[in-house]
Amino acid sequence: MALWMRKSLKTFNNFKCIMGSFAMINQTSSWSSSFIQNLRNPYSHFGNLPTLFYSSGVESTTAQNQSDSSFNSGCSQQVMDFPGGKVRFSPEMKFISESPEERVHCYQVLDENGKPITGSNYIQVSEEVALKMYSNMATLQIMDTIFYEAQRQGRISFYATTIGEEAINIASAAALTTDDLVFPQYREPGVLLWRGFTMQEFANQCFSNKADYGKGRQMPIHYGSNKHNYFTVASTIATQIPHAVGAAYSLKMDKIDACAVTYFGDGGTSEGDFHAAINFAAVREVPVIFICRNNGWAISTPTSDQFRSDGVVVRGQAYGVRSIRVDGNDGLALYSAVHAARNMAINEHRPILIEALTYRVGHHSTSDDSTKYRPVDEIEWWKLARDPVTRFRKWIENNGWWNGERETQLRNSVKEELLHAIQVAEKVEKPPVADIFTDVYDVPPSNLRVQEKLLRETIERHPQDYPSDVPK
Ligand SMILES: Cc1ncc(C[n+]2csc(CCOP(=O)(O)OP(=O)(O)O)c2C)c(N)n1
Ligand SMILES: [Mg+2]
Repeated sequence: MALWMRKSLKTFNNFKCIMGSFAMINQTSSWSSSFIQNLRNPYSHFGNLPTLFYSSGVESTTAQNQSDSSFNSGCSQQVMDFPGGKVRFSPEMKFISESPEERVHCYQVLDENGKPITGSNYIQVSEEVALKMYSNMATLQIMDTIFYEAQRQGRISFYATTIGEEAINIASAAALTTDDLVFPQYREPGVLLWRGFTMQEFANQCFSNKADYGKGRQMPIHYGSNKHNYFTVASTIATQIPHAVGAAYSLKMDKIDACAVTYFGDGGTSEGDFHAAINFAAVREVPVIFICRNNGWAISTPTSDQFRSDGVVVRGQAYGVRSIRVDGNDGLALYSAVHAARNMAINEHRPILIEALTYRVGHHSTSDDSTKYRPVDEIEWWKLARDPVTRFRKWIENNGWWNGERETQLRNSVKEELLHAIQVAEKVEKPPVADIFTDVYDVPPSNLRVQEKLLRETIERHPQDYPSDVPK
């Protein structure tokens, strides 16, 4: 308490110096002693100040649109050392505008014809990497078509596509190393594909068979792989974001030359977990990359109902995190931005936020029909005019690295491989019923034992309601 009083007095004395220049304060000892008596509400002394401020002339009480540089115009030279840093005083009462005149620009390298924009600044991608990137994007498209159909045929229970977001998946993965820890939402299977997860492994998970690493306990698309440093998908929105920050903190403490990377949607940024995590990352200066896929929709909720800020990128600055907005349908821009972000995150020990602007071309999932809440024309436009895979293909074709023949070969072989994987996955036995109750507790507690007994009795009584291929 005594320490706090001393600090307050020091702060107050500094403040007196500053205010002295306005010739507004009667510097008597009685004023300062009454100030101390009112420590619970120090601002009560400034009750008469508004009049004085008015006399010094307030131009406007409305917030004005202002750019960063004009933000602090009209500052006086007086600077005070507040807890948290020095702040300059201003005689003007000026509110910070709720929205800047111009939205934050979006970094782009490839135009719609797959041509690098003159003057664009990007990291060169070798032919080998570019071809792997393109092949993986095309593979994602094929996976989406075939798994989506499999769900429609009733062969798997659920699916969610990445249509329109293939570049975010693959280009970001290409710019990372496999030592980087990935904490995904659910629309980033391409990162796992890039790291070598096989068609068979994807199919085993979607068909919930015995070979699924999650032992069939998760819905389809909840992939995970220890081998590939890809944490299992948790579709409880945004819960992966604090996990990524915690992991990044441990990478920093262990002095490991890697970062954590977390993906989430625009909807995820409305969760408290996002805010707590990004703030923690900033304060603890941890090597984490936040990749927000701002695809315009959180199921049927448009971004205009999620936030009024200029998207997500501006929130980085609010939390003291270096940030960039990128065209999410431009593989080269994403590759360059993630590459640069990774270097900064690891070498400077700092979090980075990337907002990738894109559009969710597919329905939210197989449980959704997005034509009920958005115009079909809009979906079609994004699908045809802004497809990230076509744009990247044009770029590799312009470079002489790709042609129609290679395209047909690739698509046929991936299709064949995936159909074979599905046939195999369907035939693999399901995990046993007992697996539902294992792996959380060393010894299952009594409530779980009761639940297991009840389940077994119910299956016996109603065998027609349960799959016959689940081993007891
Ligand atoms: C904590 C929580 N709240 C609500 C849901 C239901 N839910 C599932 S997906 C989703 C929308 C997420 O949107 P976004 O983060 O933008 O990701 P996108 O699906 O667009 O890729 C919601 C609300 C959930 N899974 N978890
Ligand atoms: Mg979204």
